[in-house]
Amino acid sequence: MEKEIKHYDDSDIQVLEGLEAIRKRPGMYIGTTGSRGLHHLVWEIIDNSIDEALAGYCDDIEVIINPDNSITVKDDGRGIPTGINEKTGLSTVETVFTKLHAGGKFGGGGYKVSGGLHGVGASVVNALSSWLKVKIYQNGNVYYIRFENGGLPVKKLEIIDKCSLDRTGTTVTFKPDPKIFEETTVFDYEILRNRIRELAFLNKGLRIILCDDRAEKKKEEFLYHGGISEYVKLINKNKTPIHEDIIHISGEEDNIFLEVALQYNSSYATSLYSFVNNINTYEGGTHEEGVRRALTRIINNYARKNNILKEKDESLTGDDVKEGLTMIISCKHPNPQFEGQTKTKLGNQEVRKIADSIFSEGFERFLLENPNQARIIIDKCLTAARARIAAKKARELTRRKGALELTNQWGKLTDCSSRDASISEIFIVEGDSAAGPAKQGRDSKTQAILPIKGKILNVEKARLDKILGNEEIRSIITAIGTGIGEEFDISKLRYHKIITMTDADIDGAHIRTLLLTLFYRYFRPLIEKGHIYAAQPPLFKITHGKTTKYVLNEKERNEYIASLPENTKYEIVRMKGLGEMDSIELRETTMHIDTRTLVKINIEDAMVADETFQILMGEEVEPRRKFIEENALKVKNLDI
Ligand code: 1YM
Repeated sequence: MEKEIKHYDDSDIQVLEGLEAIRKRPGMYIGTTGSRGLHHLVWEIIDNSIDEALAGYCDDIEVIINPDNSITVKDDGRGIPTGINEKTGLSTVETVFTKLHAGGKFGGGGYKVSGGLHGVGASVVNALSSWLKVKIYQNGNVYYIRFENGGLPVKKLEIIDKCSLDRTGTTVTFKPDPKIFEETTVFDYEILRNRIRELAFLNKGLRIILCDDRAEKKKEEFLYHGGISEYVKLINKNKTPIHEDIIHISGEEDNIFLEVALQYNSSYATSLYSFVNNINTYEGGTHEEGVRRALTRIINNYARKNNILKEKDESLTGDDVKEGLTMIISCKHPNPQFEGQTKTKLGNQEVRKIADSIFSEGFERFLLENPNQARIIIDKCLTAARARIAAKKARELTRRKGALELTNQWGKLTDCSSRDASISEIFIVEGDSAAGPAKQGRDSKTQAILPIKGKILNVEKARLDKILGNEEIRSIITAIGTGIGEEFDISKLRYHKIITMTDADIDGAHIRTLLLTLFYRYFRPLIEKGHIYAAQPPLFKITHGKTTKYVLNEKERNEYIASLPENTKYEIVRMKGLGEMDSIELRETTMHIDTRTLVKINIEDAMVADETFQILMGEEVEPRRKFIEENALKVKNLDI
């Protein structure tokens, strides 16, 4: 039974101070207090369940979005320890939810591999919630504790019920505090779904159920016995694999685990994602470098040994072997060091060699045991090498032509007068009808306008030489200034904001997706560094009397109408295109720095976008048609 503990002793005061620190500076713990930070709370709680799964005690996790936008996470692990913690004099449960740095210290043994806030996650979530309750099933008892007002325990941990002896687990329900999350406290099903699905892929055999109990009820189960191989299968679903097997390689050395799944498809794009302890390493790092180095070396060795690559032929490059490659790399490391601008690059030097040796051994064996598939892969790489050499020639041509064509080129581009890239913006505008008002409505000092004709070439379906041959794309490349591929040089970027401005309809969304595909495939650092934006033209025009009001979406429309005096007569028009606005309207609603809304395109959404791109842009028509039908209303926010 619980030891009676007097209230408000030193440790209680410490608790208050700890939680208060989190509430004062939430950004330090969860990054932002916007939608991202809100969802981060869920990741922190799920992380504890995932750790329990990685420790081998939990197979089932359930995440429920409750009707009041509180979240419940349940697992069937051992349950958080319910005894008294010696150091704090509090129950371990209370300690975990109220103390910073309670993680490893109290857990004893084992290491956290799931990332996150290294064990302080639970207390951070508690501090940022209006209320949070924990139920633990252990020793045939149901233990319960509830916290309110940013993490203060209402009562000590108590037994509220009995349960069967073999039932164990932890259930946490929390309601994010609207005083902290001022922007929104509404959870987005798709955001939760994507990460939960990813976690299920990365942890094979773990079942995660996601349930939306709000108005539009939904329930999905994610369980992948094939782990990351099934992830590769999903990514290649709308592509055409060129060989039969999804190649799966795994191994362990010095307590570092590496798992790789890959398959080549007939496209030219690479989909390579790497993870360390379930965290997406967007910026790559030593695990990725080791695998890539081994991939190139083993393919070259095999091709030479089998005389497919002759003595005089130059070796295949890293770029040649990644064309049409879908690959997932998952590394589990007891002590990862994250580097890079967004701390998503693995820095541990020892991992490079380990990843290289595990991958090369497994991959070489696959090639030897599967000569037919090996041949298909090598041929694909050889074709890529030939195309690379052709593209180099084409690029040289573009460069030379570029110089000659400058006058034509810049004839189309209406440039801004400033040469300071940090304040310069370029609007890539669909169609000539919108380009006119955009040119008149712009701030000519800082805003450049580049009109493009309707739909640009789909880069998903074309190879680099063809892409470079396309006039619209060349004008975009030239205007941006950085060059692409091997020659990409961000210091030559001419505008720090590159803004797509397309109609608020399906066609507009399609064109924006084409543009984003181009950026994603060939200018990825521009997305990573936050230079790509989408303008948000208004969707509705409301007129009443002599007043005209433009609004961005249904919500704003409804709010505006509700704010009008009773019996006001008004008219609502759904805006079809940018061309419907005159230059003043376009400036006010979409372009002017003080009154517009821009959405920054985020690389973390790129994986979702990658899938979307493939559906929208890939070879097959049927999934595309279905997708557009299903998402006709949502399409506006699909790729952002
Ligand atoms: C819905 C959230 O928190 N599950 C969970 C948490 C813990 C354990 C099991 C656990 C861990 C250990 C030993 C250990 C945690 N325990 C602690 C601490 N689900 C959820 N399931 N026994 C149980 O790490 O050794 C922190 S989290 F510190 F108390 F051990």
